[in-house]
Amino acid sequence: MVRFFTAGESHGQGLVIIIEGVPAGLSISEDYIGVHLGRRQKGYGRGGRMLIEQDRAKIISGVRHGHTLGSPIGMTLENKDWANWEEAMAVDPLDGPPESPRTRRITRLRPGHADLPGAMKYGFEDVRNVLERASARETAGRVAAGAIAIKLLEEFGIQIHSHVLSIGTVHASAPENIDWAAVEESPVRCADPDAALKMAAAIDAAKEAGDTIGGTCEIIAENVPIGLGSHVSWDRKIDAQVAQALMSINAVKAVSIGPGWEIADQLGSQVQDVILPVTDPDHPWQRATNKLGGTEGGMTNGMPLVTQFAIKPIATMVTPLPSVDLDTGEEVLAHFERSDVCQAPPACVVGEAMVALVLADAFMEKFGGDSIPETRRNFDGYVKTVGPRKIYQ
Ligand code: EPS
Repeated sequence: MVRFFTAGESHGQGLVIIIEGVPAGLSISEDYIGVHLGRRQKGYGRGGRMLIEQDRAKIISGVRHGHTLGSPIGMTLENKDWANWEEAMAVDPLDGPPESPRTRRITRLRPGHADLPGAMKYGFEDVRNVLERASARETAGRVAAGAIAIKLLEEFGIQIHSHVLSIGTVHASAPENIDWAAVEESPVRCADPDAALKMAAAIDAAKEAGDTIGGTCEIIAENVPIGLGSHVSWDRKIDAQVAQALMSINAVKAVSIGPGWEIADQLGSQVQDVILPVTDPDHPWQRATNKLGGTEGGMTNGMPLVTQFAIKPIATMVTPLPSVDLDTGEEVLAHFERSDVCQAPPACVVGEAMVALVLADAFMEKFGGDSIPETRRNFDGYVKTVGPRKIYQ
């Protein structure tokens, strides 16, 4: 089982990440994880915070001489901004009256953020106690863990990519074969250069208006073996696990496997992916299409796993909405603090991490093994059995 935890507040000292269940012998480095962290920090529409942070995860356990040990991998990720928040986010009680304005209680609730339900649930009088952990800063920890999952999957030929499909009402027309190197260079992670320009303009317009803007993202995992997940129980279905993982990303409001919503408009004859006769024994079970996004019955079917999600416009706005004060219940303007205008491009990278963590878990459940060579033997043995039954046993 591959599982992970993160801890850390947005303006605390940093994030702590533990990932467990990675077999021994996987080559991994801080530089490799740093590449993925750097990808998450990019994206047109980010606020000033990303100019402060230079995310770098420090591995403190579970890796020796460049290879995993099979033990839990512990990492820390420093918040450079902590230097500006030492009093406001101090672990110890304050000695005297606060000096930093950042220490002031926040009571003006932001609709759409975790502020109100969090304050009620935990009995807080200061909304900062909620917003610090509800912040998307936490997703840096997920990307650090996800980078290790991506490395494990890469070891077995699985590749994960992501791109932005839309920002606001600007929709990309993605080409059949996406140039992933170009997506990495695109400021909005978009495969359609014309749409990318319009997306950047839409972000500028939202920023100008003191508003925020959402979007949709697509994650594609290629070379996924047939049979990850299971049809036998609800919580083992891979599509359900992917949906939970993506829905857990801050501000995500919808998830689909393939273009899920469109399928409901069509007839059965139009949406199934026809199975083609086996002509190449090394690549059996090809499909004419991949409309179902690579899962059937809660299992991967050997086609690319394609999943999309929608991220809502961020709740923190320069031009705040009318809201209510936590203390008095009277009408006030919602709290504003420095924030991003659009989170769709970095959310793609977080989505890759979450899909990778789910796939890595399902991969290890299926193939097991305490070391990479053992996992590889199991994997290779299974692959040999995947084909027409009268040819492969
Ligand atoms: C966030 C607000 C901003 C973002 C932050 C998420 O942080 P700050 O309040 O420090 O400006 O930059 O995202 C990150 C720090 C990050 O690493 O992605 C929020 O309120 O969710």
